[in-house]
Amino acid sequence: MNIINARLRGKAGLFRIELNGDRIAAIQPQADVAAPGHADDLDAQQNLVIPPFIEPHIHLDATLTAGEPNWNMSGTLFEGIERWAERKELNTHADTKTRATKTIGMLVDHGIQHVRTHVDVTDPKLTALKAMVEVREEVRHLIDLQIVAFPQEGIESYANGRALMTEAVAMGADVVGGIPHFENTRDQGVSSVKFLMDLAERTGCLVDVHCDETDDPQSRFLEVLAEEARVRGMGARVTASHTTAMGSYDNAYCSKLFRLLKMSGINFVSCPTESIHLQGRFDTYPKRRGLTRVAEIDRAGMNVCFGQDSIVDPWYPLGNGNILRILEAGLHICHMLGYEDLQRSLDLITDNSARTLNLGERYGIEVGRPANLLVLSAPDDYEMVRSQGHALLSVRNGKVLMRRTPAHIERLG
Ligand code: 17E
Ligand code: FE2
Repeated sequence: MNIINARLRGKAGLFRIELNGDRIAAIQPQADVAAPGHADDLDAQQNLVIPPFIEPHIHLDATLTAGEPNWNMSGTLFEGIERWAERKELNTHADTKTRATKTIGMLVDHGIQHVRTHVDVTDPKLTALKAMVEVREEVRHLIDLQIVAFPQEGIESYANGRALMTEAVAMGADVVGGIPHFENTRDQGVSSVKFLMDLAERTGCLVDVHCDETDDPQSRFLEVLAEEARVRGMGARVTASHTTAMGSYDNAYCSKLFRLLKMSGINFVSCPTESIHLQGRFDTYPKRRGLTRVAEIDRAGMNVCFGQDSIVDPWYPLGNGNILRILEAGLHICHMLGYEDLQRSLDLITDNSARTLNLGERYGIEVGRPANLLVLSAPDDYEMVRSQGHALLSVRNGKVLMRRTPAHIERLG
């Protein structure tokens, strides 16, 4: 199968992408193609062809549970954790698999083929983790799924927290998580980061920590995580998610912090719709935006990407799987609608996320890489965001996985 008349990001002209089985076999300028077209050629109609969208941060075990049994009335992260603790009591193996699989369908429908999900392991039975390990296999034809062992109620502050984390990794979690800002004391926050970095180093897992997800400017676990990553030389394998307290740090501290962050080489995930909803909740006016410094991290040459975090759960009542909606919101909230940012905005939901997930050569429109790609509805990043475009076609392992027919509008006047 070939994709014809494709535009590629960062390259002038049109291209023909030849797929052979599950690999990209050749990429040629369309003008150089002498052979006649095939009946099964897919015509990109001069629109962008890109590698699949990525969801680098979601909680598939909690998805589709908002209001069960109670709604989060305050809109705070902390009430979300309380409401989830109630829902967690009702979790079953089957219900977790059903909800996660349904949500994965929503992601697939929006062109996502790589997902990192945090799974709550503060549960003596590890019900959700057992379910998600099965889901990871069952959806392999749709997405590549990374599972984070995520200690929602703490490692040091939860009974047997350390043992549960260790068991979760033994059961097949790919990534070690953490939540230092939620531990009972600052010291426990620090020791939890050391513990989880030891566990990851020992087992070869990646690391993705919910870090400083609060407006409290005293929450400074990011410096601990970055220093642990730097000393161990693990930066490229480590991600700091949320880091919303950075939106409340003063510039003097932040300028010192950025030096360490750069030396550490860690990755960042921001979930802009989630954070604009959950943070700023203890302010009246002026009211903080409650996001990390996305534009500044990017301009400092560090790696940052956007995620959805929630779809209809105790923390966030909306969501439909569309990562382009998150990109649009994030660009607004982070003051990233400048010309330069718009030219390369898709980086925030593609290449930057691939780096965060350590996808390496499993990702990208290049000869020899997997035949996984999207045909978009627009010719460039700017127009994709402006027109609120969509992925029209998702190809995985050389086969069409999803096809979207754009809405047809008739103007009658
Ligand atoms: N748990 C958490 O600690 N933070 C979040 N944003 C979500 C779950 C969704
Ligand atoms: Fe999260």
